[in-house]
Amino acid sequence: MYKGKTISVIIPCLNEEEGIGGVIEAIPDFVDEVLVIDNGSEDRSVEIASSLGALVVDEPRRGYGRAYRTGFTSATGEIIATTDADGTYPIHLLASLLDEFEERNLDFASASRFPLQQKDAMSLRNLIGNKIFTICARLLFSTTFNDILSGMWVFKRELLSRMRLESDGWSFSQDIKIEAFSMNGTRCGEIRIPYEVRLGQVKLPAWRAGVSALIELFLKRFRGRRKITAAHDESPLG
Ligand SMILES: Nc1nc2c(ncn2[C@@H]2O[C@H](COP(=O)(O)OP(=O)(O)OP(=O)(O)O)[C@@H](O)[C@H]2O)c(=O)[nH]1
Ligand SMILES: [Mg+2]
Repeated sequence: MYKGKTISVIIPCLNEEEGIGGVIEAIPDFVDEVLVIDNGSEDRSVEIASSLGALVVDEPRRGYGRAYRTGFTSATGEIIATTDADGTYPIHLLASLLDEFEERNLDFASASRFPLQQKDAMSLRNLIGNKIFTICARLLFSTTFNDILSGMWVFKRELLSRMRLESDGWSFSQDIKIEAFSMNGTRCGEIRIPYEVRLGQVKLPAWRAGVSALIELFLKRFRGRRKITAAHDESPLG
């Protein structure tokens, strides 16, 4: 519990034995539950996560978005925080993120990696891809996020009942931000974070995932989701 609110941390995980242990160990003690959503990892990820006290949820249906959707139905905290299992996001700074989240009276915060503090933490290809997605989201949905593909979010669990989260794949990351931003009366913001070099090998099929997520972004727009009204602001952390 942090400042009277229960906190769940959700981690999607697929073959991250090099990173998952350190990520769980870095989670502050005030966190009430740690859920690792696994899609049939073939390495020691599950064993490591369980041994460190995380609740491992086995989701046989594959996909980054699928893992989150399952995780969200299992989470009980009033506030949900997310992070990757590869050691890239600063989950050890969760208290600062929650402080800023509360001070700015936000309902949904996305952690922005830009400008990158550690230049080699993101490949040039991913950096360019991210900029393309961020610009397209601005043009299509009028969002003001600087990092539309960030995988670290802090938000009130009560928002989930009003979000239309249908993606099972990589477009989930952009979808959740667009949904939060498009909800009437929801305060969205970005909190600047440092981003580290990933532990373990890159597994993301970047071109395939990128093209299909970009198509999804356009389809989402033309299926009719529009910006309603939401406040958005940004301030740096760390
Ligand atoms: N459960 C589950 N987790 C996944 C799946 N795909 C990716 N993940 C996890 O989602 C998180 C983000 O995936 P990454 O492969 O790191 O994606 P990325 O950060 O864009 O790419 P990198 O630059 O390689 O780090 C990691 O914790 C992965 O283990 C999946 O299909 N199922
Ligand atoms: Mg990663």
